[in-house]
Amino acid sequence: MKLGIVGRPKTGKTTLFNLLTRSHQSVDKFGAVRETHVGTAHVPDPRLDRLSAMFKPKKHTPATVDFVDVPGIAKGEQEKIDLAALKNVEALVHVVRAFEDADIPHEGGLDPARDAKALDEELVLSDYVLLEKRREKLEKDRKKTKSAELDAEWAAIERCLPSLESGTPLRAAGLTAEEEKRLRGFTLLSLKPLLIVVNVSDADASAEPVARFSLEAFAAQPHVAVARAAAKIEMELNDLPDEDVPVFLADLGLTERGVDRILRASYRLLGVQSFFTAGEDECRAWTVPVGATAVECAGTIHSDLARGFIRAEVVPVEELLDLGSLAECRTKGKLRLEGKEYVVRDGDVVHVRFNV
Ligand SMILES: Nc1nc2c(ncn2[C@@H]2O[C@H](COP(=O)(O)OP(=O)(O)O)[C@@H](O)[C@H]2O)c(=O)[nH]1
Ligand SMILES: [Mg+2]
Repeated sequence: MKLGIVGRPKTGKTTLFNLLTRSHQSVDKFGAVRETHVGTAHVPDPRLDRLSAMFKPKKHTPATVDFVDVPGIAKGEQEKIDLAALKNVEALVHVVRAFEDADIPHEGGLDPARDAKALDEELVLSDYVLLEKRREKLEKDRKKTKSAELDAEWAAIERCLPSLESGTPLRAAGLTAEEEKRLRGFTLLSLKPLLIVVNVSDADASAEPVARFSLEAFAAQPHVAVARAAAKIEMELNDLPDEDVPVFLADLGLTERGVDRILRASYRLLGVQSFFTAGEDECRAWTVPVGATAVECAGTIHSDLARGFIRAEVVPVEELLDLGSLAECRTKGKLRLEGKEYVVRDGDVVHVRFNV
């Protein structure tokens, strides 16, 4: 899973990137750094930690989410967006400034709702320009060649353009799966699910962001979620010894780290969940779409496991942790045998029996 961090310059994008990926990229007051950063966040999951404490495996492998931090998008500079870096991201994280700092001016004063809307308009414009160019090219090609492929692409683009012209992001345009498939090759930013992260002052670290910053109109949109971070101070937690973390968090009125909050919101936005594999060799968390079947989950582990799938042995992680071992689960009849079509639940521990 890969997410792209976008937003105006000096809103704290790189700070958030550092917070999430435990990186140390330089941040600056003048927005002079125009680099693209790529990094990986480990998805915190206490259930996996407890599995590893039980199995003492050789390898402990949390789920990961990749983040790309692209240079800020200044007002009216949508054509400078690093589309190549955002090509394969599954969602955008839009960092919106809400923190006070007299040394870092912010045009027009702090107004997260206004800023969220303005950037969204630029994503829409970026898509419009891209698809309009493609439409012109297709128009010529279709005169030369008759092809069902080209016709289908044309139809999908014709569906998008009026929506974009009226300022509606493609994520809210109600495209069919077939239309989305036709558009998959293009980096359409307004089609990607959007997580708005309001970067707040320390005093607002625990504030509920939608009401506090009047983001109701966004929170109500399809494929949009809102979360908050006090990115700068929360980033400092990365360099603190574990035992000092709870006190630091409590001072901010928080009970969990920013990375937990942002990743949970991302999982919900993208409709994904975790299942586990556990044993003496490795305890590992895997990310799959909600609704994935046992054989699909087997396929994310290895294609051989899907190909030769016989059965999955499944137990919810909490039951395994309560009973203390797989053998005990088996004795108590808690280890279920499931077939290919079993819909895996969040937190299932899955062992695939296969034969290739
Ligand atoms: N007070 C405060 N300052 C922040 C916060 N996040 C970022 N900054 C500062 O804002 C400036 C720009 O941050 P940076 O992460 O480089 O922003 P970017 O241009 O969006 O990548 C730096 O001086 C940061 O230290 C925050 O949550 N609170
Ligand atoms: Mg930056």
